Amino acid sequence: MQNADIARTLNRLANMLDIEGANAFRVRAYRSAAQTIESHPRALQEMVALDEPLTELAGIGQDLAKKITELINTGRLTVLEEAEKRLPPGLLQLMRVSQLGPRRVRQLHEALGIDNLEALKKAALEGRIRALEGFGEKTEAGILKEAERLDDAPPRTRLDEAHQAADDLIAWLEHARGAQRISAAGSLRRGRETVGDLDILVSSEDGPTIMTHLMDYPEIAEVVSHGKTKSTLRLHSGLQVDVRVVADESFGAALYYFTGSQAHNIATRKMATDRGLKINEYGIYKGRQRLAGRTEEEVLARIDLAWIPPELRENSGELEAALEGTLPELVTLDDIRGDLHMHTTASDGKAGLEDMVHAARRRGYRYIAITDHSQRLAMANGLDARRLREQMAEIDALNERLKNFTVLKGNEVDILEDGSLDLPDDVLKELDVCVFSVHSKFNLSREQQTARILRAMDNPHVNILAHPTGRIINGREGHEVDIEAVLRGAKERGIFLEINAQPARLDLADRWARMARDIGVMLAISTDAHATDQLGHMALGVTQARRGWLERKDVLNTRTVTQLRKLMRR
Ligand code: DGT
Ligand code: CA
Ligand code: CA
Ligand code: ZN
Repeated sequence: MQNADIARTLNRLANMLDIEGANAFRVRAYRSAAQTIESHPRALQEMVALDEPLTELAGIGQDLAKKITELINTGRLTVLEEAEKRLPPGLLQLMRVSQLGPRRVRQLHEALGIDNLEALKKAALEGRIRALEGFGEKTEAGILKEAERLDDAPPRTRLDEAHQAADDLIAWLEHARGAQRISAAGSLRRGRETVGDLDILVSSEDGPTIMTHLMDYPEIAEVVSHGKTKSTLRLHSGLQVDVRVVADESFGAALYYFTGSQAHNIATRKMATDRGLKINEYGIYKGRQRLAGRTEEEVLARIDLAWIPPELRENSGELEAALEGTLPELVTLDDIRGDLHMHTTASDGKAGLEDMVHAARRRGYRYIAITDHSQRLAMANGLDARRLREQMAEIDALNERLKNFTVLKGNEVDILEDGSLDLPDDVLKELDVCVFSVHSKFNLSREQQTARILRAMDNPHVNILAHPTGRIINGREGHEVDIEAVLRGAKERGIFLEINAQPARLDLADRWARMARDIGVMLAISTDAHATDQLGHMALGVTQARRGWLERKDVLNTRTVTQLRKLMRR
């Protein structure tokens, strides 16, 4: 049982209790514990095995520790099972509809007996929802649209969770006798923001031994199929995994084939055919003669292609670029010199200023920007001008003591409904970096939302638009906004956009990142860390940037602090 599994179960419990109308403190305690656990660097399962107290984690008391231990030891959580007896489980699906929070779900259930997506869709189609207090026709139409979308889309797993699952399984397979090379393939290797299933490739002369070892993997919930060279499993998290074994001389060809994407493969297969060759998961062939297969490079060289980074393999221009020798030199984690968006205990972060600095230094960074929330976000303990100035003074004093490291004074200032900003200009102008973002009024029309953001960009002090679309992966779709217009507006004004590296955000998404590059707007890759270990999300943000074809020069935080200061002065 992984930390993500525990967090998911606790969130499920919190949602159930919330729908039931349980005590708000209790619900919040479960949610906040889930968050802590998800970002905890050590596996709780291991802590329990070693008898280390879970109460050491922030916000986890005796009672919660007992429940988590039960979950880890038995795979079950009695309180959750009891809640599931009291309430239909379909109610949880309803929470995925972005218009619906716990109160509305309860209302729909009590008033109309709606307890699953299907029933929700039906009621919306029949126009029965609009009559409920607080709903109306527009909300009903929105609910219908989302219910249909959720119904069609099979569940996909977030990239960070998929990575964790793949890393653990690969570590297990490394202990199999006769395993030679092991790699993840498929959408995970391409770095897609969500994956349908995991594809794991092993090279070995002895498939059956690898597969027998695989069957003892403790995370398996169900063996879907078990063969000598291919097996399919379902893990406790629900994630499905294809594991394939090939001979080592075919490993490169198989890795290439199973990395995909399918559209990319179809295009290269045609290129091979045009050259009188055949390409498949065993190698590249001329007639029956095998020309290559050990590495991806040697396979691709036979069709005159340079090696293509997996993030680009979507048949969206990478083959032409590889032929012409114009593939981008994609940004890497090593290019990153700092992080420009993070929170401290001054607002809703879990670590203090100095802790964030130490953690950033340990990552080899040269600078960070501290960007706590502004006053409007009272729930997040947002800073007003007075508190922000106090923080700035604290940062000045800290900078005096630091060598080879700079803390930039920043804020994540809220964009108000009319496009004005949540703090007065005279304090914004004292900041080194002004991050600005939408945290309210997600439901404006596309025109209104775009105009609102452009208006905010007219303020002469703002620098980086954070999480520009507001989407939450597997959560809400994000506000409607004309990203192209925002990018062009940013270009004119010398403003930058962000790739927010929170695993549930990854916002801008890959296609918008690529549009930014095409328009010539530099992006900041920022973790929006609310705890020290969340600085590690940078790797996910870099992957997303790579999928957007970004090079080092396209990324703001590959610059030195001196260059940055210049770019922040508009
Ligand atoms: P996913 O799992 O939906 O996130 O996406 P993928 O890309 O991992 O897709 P998956 O798991 O169905 O297959 C892995 C790769 O194997 C895929 O990217 C390309 C290759 N592949 C699978 N089936 C076919 C096929 O019928 N034709 C070709 N050309 N390639 C295939
Ligand atoms: Ca897959
Ligand atoms: Ca697959
Ligand atoms: Zn933030």
